[in-house]
Amino acid sequence: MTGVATTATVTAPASSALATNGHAGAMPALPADLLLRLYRAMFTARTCDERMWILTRQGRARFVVTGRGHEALQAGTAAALRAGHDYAFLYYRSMTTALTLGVTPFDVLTSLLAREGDLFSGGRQLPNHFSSRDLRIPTISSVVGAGLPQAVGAAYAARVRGGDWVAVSYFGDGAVSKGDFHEALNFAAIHRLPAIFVCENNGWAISVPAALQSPVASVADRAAAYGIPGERVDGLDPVACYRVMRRAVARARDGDGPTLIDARCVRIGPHTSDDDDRYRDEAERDAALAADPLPAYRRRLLAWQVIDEGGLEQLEADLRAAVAAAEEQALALPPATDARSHLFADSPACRAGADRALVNGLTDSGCRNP
Ligand SMILES: Cc1ncc(C[n+]2csc(CCOP(=O)(O)OP(=O)(O)O)c2C)c(N)n1
Repeated sequence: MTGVATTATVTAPASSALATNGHAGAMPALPADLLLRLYRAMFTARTCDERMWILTRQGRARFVVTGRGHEALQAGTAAALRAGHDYAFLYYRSMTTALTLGVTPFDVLTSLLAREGDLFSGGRQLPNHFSSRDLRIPTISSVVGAGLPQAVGAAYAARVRGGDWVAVSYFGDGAVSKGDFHEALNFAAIHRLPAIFVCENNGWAISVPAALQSPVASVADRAAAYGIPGERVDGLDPVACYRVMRRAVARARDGDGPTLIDARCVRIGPHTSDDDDRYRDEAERDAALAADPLPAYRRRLLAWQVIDEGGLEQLEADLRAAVAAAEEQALALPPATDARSHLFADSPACRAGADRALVNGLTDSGCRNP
């Protein structure tokens, strides 16, 4: 591609140091294609997010969970995993993580629109409930914190079966006050399992601020209670997140047990398209927008001379075109007609469900022999 540095490892003059949104500008000694890979995932996720909002406002989709502000930490941490080998227990905000691991914009949009062939659930789940057997992304539960003990189970399976995979769970700061958090970290720490816990700490659980979730200011500090390392990282810096995750993955694979990562990020926008976030004052919402990791990382790539402006514009145009093509393809598909099948057994309860479905104006309860 034009304008992209071709050297295996990028080095930049010290004068290229750039402070963006509080980030130091030190040049990372990482391959150019990795630095660009992070940007590609972040930009593609943002583009999908924008399209999802538009489709929702057009009445073609029902609901959006936005990941804006979480892209950097997700791209950085996911890039440190072996996709399809390590187990990733995602949550509804995990768009960039999913895309980094190999989920495609087509998969995301087909699921949003509940079209035939929806990879994640055949139209049964809410949007952004990512799932892929091949990519070792188990299906997501909407229940906050549910993925943590499940990930510990996958980490325990590595021990029992002699596998060398790690199992990562991603969750918000709200999940930290659930019992699942304690049970998962406790068990993983006792057995020194290859588990990694990534808290996407945006400071809010819908309308509940972090201070009302926990009396402890830092999620990372909680690791001490389990005798495991707790890493606090700037979740707006994809490179810092990549490095922290690499360390955690190395520890896990080497048999040194779990790590808890507290990645501070921002939630730009409301919790979902159904939320009105006027419980936050305007100054805070403006601050979240000003901390947007996407333009900040774009500026750093340019300053580091990983790519020039023309190359970046071309890359962005290509990524936008790929999302537009995926959207067109998804819209052309028929609805997932069997979305309600396999949800009910053939039983009296099923038949009652069918009756209720008909009363509610639904044509197919999913019961095959009512
Ligand atoms: C056990 C449980 N309680 C409540 C809810 C409703 N709920 C859905 S998302 C959410 C907020 C979670 O916040 P956090 O874990 O901080 O993640 P964020 O959405 O901020 O990324 C809540 C309370 C739920 N899904 N599950």
